[in-house]
Formats: sequence, C-alpha cells, structure tokens
Amino acid sequence: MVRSLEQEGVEVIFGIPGGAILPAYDPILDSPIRHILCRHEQGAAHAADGYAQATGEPGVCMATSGPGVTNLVTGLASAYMDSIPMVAISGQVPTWAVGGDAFQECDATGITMPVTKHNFLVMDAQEIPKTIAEAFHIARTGRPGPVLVDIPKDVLQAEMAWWYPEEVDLPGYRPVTKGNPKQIREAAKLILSARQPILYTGGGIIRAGAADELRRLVELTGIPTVTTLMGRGGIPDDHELCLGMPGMHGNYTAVTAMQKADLLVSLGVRFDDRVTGKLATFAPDAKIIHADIDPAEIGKNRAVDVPIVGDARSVIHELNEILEAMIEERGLPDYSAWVKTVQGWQKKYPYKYSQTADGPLKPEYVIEQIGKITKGDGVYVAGVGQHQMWASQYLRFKRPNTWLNSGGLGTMGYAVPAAMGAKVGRPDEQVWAIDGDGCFQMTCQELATMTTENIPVKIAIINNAFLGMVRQWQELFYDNRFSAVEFGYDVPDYVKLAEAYGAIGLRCETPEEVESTIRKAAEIDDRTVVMDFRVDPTEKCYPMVPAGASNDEIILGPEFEKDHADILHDTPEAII
Ligand SMILES: Cc1ncc(C[n+]2csc(CCOP(=O)(O)OP(=O)(O)O)c2C)c(N)n1
Repeated sequence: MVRSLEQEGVEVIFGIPGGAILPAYDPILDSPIRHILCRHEQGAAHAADGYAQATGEPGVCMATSGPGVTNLVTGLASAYMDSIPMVAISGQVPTWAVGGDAFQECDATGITMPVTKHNFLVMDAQEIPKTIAEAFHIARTGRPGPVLVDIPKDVLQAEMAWWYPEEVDLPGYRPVTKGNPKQIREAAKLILSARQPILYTGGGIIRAGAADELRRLVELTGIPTVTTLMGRGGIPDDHELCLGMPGMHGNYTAVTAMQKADLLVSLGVRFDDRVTGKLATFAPDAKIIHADIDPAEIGKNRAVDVPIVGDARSVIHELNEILEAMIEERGLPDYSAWVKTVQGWQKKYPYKYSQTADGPLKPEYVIEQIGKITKGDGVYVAGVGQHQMWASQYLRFKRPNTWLNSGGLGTMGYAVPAAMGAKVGRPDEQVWAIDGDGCFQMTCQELATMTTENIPVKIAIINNAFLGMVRQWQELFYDNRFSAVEFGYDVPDYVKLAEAYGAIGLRCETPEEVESTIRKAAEIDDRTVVMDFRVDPTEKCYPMVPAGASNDEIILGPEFEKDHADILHDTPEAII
C-alpha cells in the first residue's frame, strides 16, 4: 500500500495510527513519504485538503477504523463540496470480523458514500495497487473530489506479488473534458448578441487551472466578471473588470450586476443558494450559458440556454478561439454603457466600515491591514463565519490558489489544519490563517503538530468573543435575543495557549497596535504565530442578502443608511 502511494508521487501523508491501520504504518518508516502525525483525524483531513488546494495534487490522509474514520468524515464532506482532490486511507477490522460489531468497527464505505466521489473496500491484498491507482485517478480527473480506500487489517498484513498498473481503465468513468464545439459556438454567438453580460466565475476556474484563459476571455470581450467565494483569485482583484464576490455577503455591484444582466456566462460555478438568493428572482432577465465539468450541475438549480460539459480551461480556450475569429469578422458589441453603469456602482457602493482611532478595534480593519502589509502575496486561509466573509471582501487576491476556505460545507475548524497543509505544500510562501475565536477552538490542537513538525504559519484570530455570525443573525432576525453565542474574550487565553503549544502568542486590542502586530508576525518565520485580535463584537458583516430573500433586497448596512432607499431602487433606465 505504501509503495503504491509512492508510485502515485505522494510526498506527504497526514494521519493518526491505530490498531486496524498498524500494518500500513510500519513500512512508512522505510518510505521516503513524510508522515505528519496530527492531533485529530479531522485536522488530518483538512490538512490534506489545504495541501491539495495549495499544490493542485491530491492530499492524502490516513486513519484507523471506527472513530478514526468517523473523525475524517467532516473533512471528507468539506472536500467533496468544494471538489478537492484527496485520497483517504482507512484501516478496517479484519475481513473475518467485518459485520460482527467488532471493536472499532464501522461501516466506513457506508458512512462516507454520500461525502466522497467514490470509495472502495479492498478485500484482497493483490488488489491494493490497482485500487490505489484508481483512487488517485478518480480523485484527480473530471470533477476532482475525495476518494476513500478502506482496507481490512488482514488484507494489509497479507503477502502479495508486487505489481502496479500502467494505466487505469474504468468502464463507465470517462469524464468529458472537451466541450462540444457546436455548443461553444452557440455560447460565442450569445455573448456577441448580449448587451449586459456578466462572467460568473467560480471554483471550477481555480480547480481547472483556467485563470490565464479566463483573463484572456475578460480582455478579449471586456465583460465585467464576478468571482465567487470559491473563485476568488481567478482573476486579480485589481483588474478593472473584476467585480469581486457576489452572494449573501458579496458587494452591491457584483450582486446587482448579476441581477440586471441579460446574459450570465457561468464558468465552473453551481448556482449555489448563497450566490443566487431566492432562486425564483435571481437574474430574472438573464440568458444562461453554463459550462461545468460535471453534467449533474447543469440545469440543477437554474434552467440553461447553452449547456457545455467540459473542463473550464479547455472550454474557455476554445471559446476564446471562436470569439477571436467572430470578433474579427463582425466586431464586438458595444458594452460600454453597461460597463460604465457597473463601474459607477463600484464607486458608489464599495465595501465600507468605520475605524475610529480611539474606538473599538474593527475586524475589517485588521483583515484589511493583513492584506496590505502582506501585499496580497501570501496564501490566505479562513474559517467560517463573519471573519471568512470579511476576509473574502477585504483581502485583495492576485493569484489563483491563494484563498482557501470551506465554502460549500462551511466547516468551522477548517482554517488551522488547512493552513498547516497549505504550508507543507508551499513551504516557501507565508501562509496566513484568518480565523474566528469559535472556529479556532475546534481544531487548535493542530498547533502541536505545527510545532513538532516545524510547520510555521500565521494565525490571526478575529476574537469578537462571540460566535459572531450566529450573533449577527440573532441580532437582525431574532430581535436581539442572544442565545448560546457568547464565548468571552478571555477563555482560553490565546496567548498562553499558543505558548503552551510551542507557538508565539501576540495580543492586540487597539487600532494603533495592529500594524506592529502583523509586522512582527510577518517577520517570524520559524515558529507558528497566533495573534489574538480583540475586536468589536457588535460589528456586523454587510452587505447582506437575508437568507431566502431576493438579491434585490440586499441590505447595505449602517454605512449607507441615508441613501438606502435609493440604493434598493437604483436601476437606471439604461440597464433595465
Ligand atoms: C462545525 C460547525 N458548527 C456550527 C456552525 C454554524 N456556524 C456558522 S458561523 C458560526 C460562528 C462562527 O464563530 P467564530 O468562529 O467566532 O467566527 P465569527 O463569525 O465570529 O467571525 C457558527 C456557529 C458551522 N458552520 N460549523
């Protein structure tokens, strides 16, 4: 099994041993593969996810049977929702004990079936290499995803004659990567007949390595482009046609431009409810081009005018070729009035917050300063909650694969281990985790792994003493009735906790300390640094489209209160 992993080019395994997986741990001692001993299997799974996102190669995690594999489940589910290539290996009780409620037995393939792209139970040692080869092939190709390989202990112990398949042939699994040329031509025609088009781009751009092709498409057509939470960095934020994030906490321009568009060129996206708001009122006048590697995504949430099944890089490449020829022949439509309107909104309705010199520290200010001081050159990882949304809003991404978060599952506890995995994958880059105090406490035991394995990352805890996002909903939608959301600033003492784990702890409570705290952390490259930023717990994340509401009902927040009525109806004739 270990030799099979070597054959697949695996360099790192994140895991925790136990009885059923013991036979696989012994040969690791003689293998060039580095094993990173985590403190919790959920941490191992998120670390494999972070590694995969940072490198583009499948991340590998390993656990024992029973609780080992159930602890992996959250990490698998998160990776599945975000299409992350991963291979998880789990030990199983011996074949003769399977089904008898043996010690540490669980139905690993049954439990993980809905949260993996595929899974295997290997019943014969001779099948191990073939199964591992297939697992990596499935994880990497088509729509990437996690694959679990469950191996009973006696199968791991058995002798077999070494062999490794030269290639994988899976009848029934032939992902379509090249888009249908006729459909791509139809898409090009629609683009050239639109007046108010928007490129709606998502995680598929990042996974497919399609950022260069996307940039060419944007520049060829001059169409404004939104980048979803999973697609941030697909086109640089400083590009004049990049509108940034749409959706529940997206900016006014990205949300409204989609609402008013007459065409959405949807590339590697899945019309997620956090983007569409109330589906029935989403982009009501838009025709839809939808290109995705997974045919199951097309038409799932929104009827499509031009469906294209294929890999985003290949599809956009072909689209660019066809568009270039068509534009040469008949020219490009004049989108300038549309672009001007959209850019006008950008100026009028940016993300906004107020930081006063002597007022409470604002979370947006901390995050914005991290972005400024690191100049967008780091790899940034977030947990889930307000801080995640603020990070996506206020960090300015320059490159793909530099923004990692659990977008689909929304897993608290993702950031610390995923940042660790990302740092292992990209040791020469600074990795910054922006985490909530609630999220941090779910997986902070991986600080021990970072210290013992010498994996130095920077962790900025946006400590608002609350489960902030839940608090925000209770304030806005439950009449300020705060139920079970207060943690307090002081327990645990994050500075002492960091020190106990062999990391460096820094505390920052005022706006004037922010810059020096971040700079100090940036300079320390041989130890993990935990920054405890104590921020205003009452700060809310805006804009916001309330859950279930139409995107037309976007709330801009207190910074815009005066012109709020105007904003909701700011629909100039030209763009209706
Ligand atoms: C594992 C898990 N449990 C519960 C939730 C629900 N939830 C979403 S955001 C949130 C609050 C997160 O609090 P914190 O980490 O402090 O971040 P903040 O919102 O304050 O920035 C909770 C409880 C979740 N997403 N994941």
